[in-house]
Amino acid sequence: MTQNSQVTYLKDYQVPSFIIETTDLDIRIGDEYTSVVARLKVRRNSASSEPSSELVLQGSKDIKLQEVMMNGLILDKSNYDLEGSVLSIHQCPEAFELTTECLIQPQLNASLEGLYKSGGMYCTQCEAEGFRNITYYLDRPDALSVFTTRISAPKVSYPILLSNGNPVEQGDLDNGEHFAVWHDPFPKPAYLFAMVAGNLVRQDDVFTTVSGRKVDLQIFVEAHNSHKCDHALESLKRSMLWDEQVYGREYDLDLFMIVAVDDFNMGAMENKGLNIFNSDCVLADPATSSDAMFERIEGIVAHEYFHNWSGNRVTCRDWFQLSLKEGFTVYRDSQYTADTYSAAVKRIDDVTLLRTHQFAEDAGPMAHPIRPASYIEINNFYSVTVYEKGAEVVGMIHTLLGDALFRKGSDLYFGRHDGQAVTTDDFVAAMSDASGIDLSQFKHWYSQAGTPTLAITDAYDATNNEYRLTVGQSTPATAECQKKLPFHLPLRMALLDTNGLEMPLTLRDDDSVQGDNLLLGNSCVLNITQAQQTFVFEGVMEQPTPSLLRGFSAPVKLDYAYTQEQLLFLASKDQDGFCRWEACQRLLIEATELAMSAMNQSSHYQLGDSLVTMLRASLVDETLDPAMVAKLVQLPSEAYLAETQTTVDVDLIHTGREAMRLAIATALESELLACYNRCHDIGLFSQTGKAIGQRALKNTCLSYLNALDSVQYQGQYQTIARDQYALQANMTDVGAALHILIGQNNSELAAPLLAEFYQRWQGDAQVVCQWFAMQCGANRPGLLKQVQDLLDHDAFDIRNPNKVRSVVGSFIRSAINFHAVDGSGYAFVGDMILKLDNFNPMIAAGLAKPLGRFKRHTPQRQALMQQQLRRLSEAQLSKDVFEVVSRALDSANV
Ligand code: 0A1
Ligand code: ZN
Repeated sequence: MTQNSQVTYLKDYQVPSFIIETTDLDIRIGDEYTSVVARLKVRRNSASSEPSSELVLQGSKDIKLQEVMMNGLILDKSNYDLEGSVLSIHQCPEAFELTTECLIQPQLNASLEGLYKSGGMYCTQCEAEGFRNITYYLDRPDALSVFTTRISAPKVSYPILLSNGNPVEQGDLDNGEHFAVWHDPFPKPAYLFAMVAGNLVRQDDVFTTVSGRKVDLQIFVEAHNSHKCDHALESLKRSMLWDEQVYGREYDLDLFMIVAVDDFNMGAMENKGLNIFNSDCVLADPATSSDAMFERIEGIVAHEYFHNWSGNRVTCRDWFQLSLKEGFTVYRDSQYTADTYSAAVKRIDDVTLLRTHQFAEDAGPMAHPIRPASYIEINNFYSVTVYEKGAEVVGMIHTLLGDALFRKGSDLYFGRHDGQAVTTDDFVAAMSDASGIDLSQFKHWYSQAGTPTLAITDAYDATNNEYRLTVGQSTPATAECQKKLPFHLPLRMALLDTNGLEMPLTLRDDDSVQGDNLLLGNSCVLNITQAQQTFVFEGVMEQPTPSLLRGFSAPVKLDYAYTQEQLLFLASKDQDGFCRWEACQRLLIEATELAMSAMNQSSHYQLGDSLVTMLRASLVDETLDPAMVAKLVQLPSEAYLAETQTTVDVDLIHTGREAMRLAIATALESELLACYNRCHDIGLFSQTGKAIGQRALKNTCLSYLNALDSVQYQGQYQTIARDQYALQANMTDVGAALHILIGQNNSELAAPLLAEFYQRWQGDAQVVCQWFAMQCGANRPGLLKQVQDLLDHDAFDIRNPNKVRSVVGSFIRSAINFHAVDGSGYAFVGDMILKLDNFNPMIAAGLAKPLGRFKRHTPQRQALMQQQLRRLSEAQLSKDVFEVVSRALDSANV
């Protein structure tokens, strides 16, 4: 496996030798070929450390170069070289105009990078390096240029022609063609270029900015989706207002467009003024989309909009800096959701995602710092680490600086670097300069991978009324760094008295305490900077219960030996919503571990009374936010449970968790039923926070109750689920009922329901994907055959990433099936990777990542996973899959 292994290193970064001041594109869409004429105004870059007269442009092997002109004269072949995908122009003067004419075939492009055809429309995806599939260019994020784009196409098939910026001109041509010219006044890198040509309908709105400018908001979709745009438009307006109010960021063009596209590798893309969205991440209505999808769409619309400043106005110098825009923008969209809905619930969701998926990445062969030091294929680093851990790192800066200085820092960052392509160091420098806080040690978060563990011990001295907290940190070795330097991190904490009230805190000024420890009334943020530190609190009048890592103030594993009593106390008394939930989770995990060992010894599992009392208290308390109650009583997922185990036995986790579900349902049947009935609102559909929370809670209760049906009951709760399904009130309730019913390992029950559901929704691609996902991700053994059969279903299309994700992605998430001990799940995924890699390497590589994480599985499974990886390594692979597979195989030898 030696192919495709060229590595790009951060340390090799050099400023570009040339600057492209303006880029004029003339794109003519034709049936067989699309012609792309690029007229570039180029000059040498005086800031280049390696001045050169050779202009090196990136392209792709699929481009047919027709002609190269300099200053209007056709260049002879001796003046340039075309080697593989690289076009080098020799002996360039100081300043010149370069024109290339190329032919491409977007209709054959199934990688969905560059210009491609999705259904009947042409669209683009240029991040990270897709622009080079359109024409030869300086395809790097620090090459900023002012773009003017002319598009022409047959008018009947492609009445809508869009690109970045503002429309300048449009008109009809001969032969039924028409054209449109767009100009974007903001210099941008090629990755933010976009164009669309299609037959789309438009939904309009307007937003008046804080300075009184009117911005037209337009969403373009296929006609049959026109009723699904309202939520995205409302979300967009809320986001625009929020960014003005919270970050002082105003929108800068007169037009903001969103286009929905069915075939898309990711969620959405922030192209300047012309965001392109995966249909599934923008279109919603209550009949076809669950509450969770509504929330996700709002978050993604906000995310892409926020990129206009964090990403577009200030962009990345190179792709190692990806977290500069992604970490910051995820942080901003999380803040937006927290401010708009429930902050505690949003924090719980974010932490769950981070601990389930990012911690797993950090512990596996693809572990990388949020600013990686090298890559083979940058697409592999659009990762939970760069995005979610990156957001946590920005959040820690916010916690260390406090609200006012953080805002001062972000103002300085945007002001200082507007129109530039910069680094994460520049971001940290702005935060540090604005606040006067030294963040030099903090920067280790950007260069060191791995999840630190905070080991905390404490001692109370009743004679001197002193409480000592000793905090140690350690981080496991990862491939890029064996010995980690200590991180600087904020530990938010409080001390609770016997009534659960926060005690006033006085920290003794001790030599071992470095930096400023922010005392915020009765809760404080400790600056953790050393491998081991002790903090002494004075005037502590009674033995306190520590409430540690409040709000999950740092992306670490907390190791503090809480007793069961302490956890029960925190679960009922802590005013920090996150810590309260965390205490419940710890208790549920401990109980599930007991259930797992009971199952392992084929003995009966008995749920402890105190846990029952705790869960009951949440279920019956009508004053609590129902969304929060749903979180409090939900069992940790199998994936998160796996994350907490030293050796992962997926079957035992599954049976142990199922035993817990049954035990909880048995002990709390009447409370669960009462709670279900209380929350089951059959009145008018509403999308208030309360109504959404009630649906979440009632469906959690229904899922528990249905665990009872498999044993002593005669389908009583199944009937409730069937009735809820039959009511067809909204997709949240319908989907939850169906999920519960098809999870019951009873094909006589599931088959007619699934057939009915498909019959009803076969015309809606989004719902069909949900239908695939429900079946392929069902949490019961023996799914593979059904999943393989679904690959032959008329509605399945291997070229559509959403369909692949709902079938193969869902199957991988069903751990007992993916990890079937006969290796059939691994072999199936291996087959799919090889098929997909022929045309869509990015999607193929995404599926290969879970195969690489074999380390903590049972020895038999490890061997089977490695066997698949070796099989893959013997094939001719894309560099995307090659990187994932080779890193995984290398990790087997460590
Ligand atoms: N910048 C986008 C994510 C994105 C990245 C790559 C893509 O295609 C290869 C598409 C989208 C975001 O963060 O939303
Ligand atoms: Zn993003």
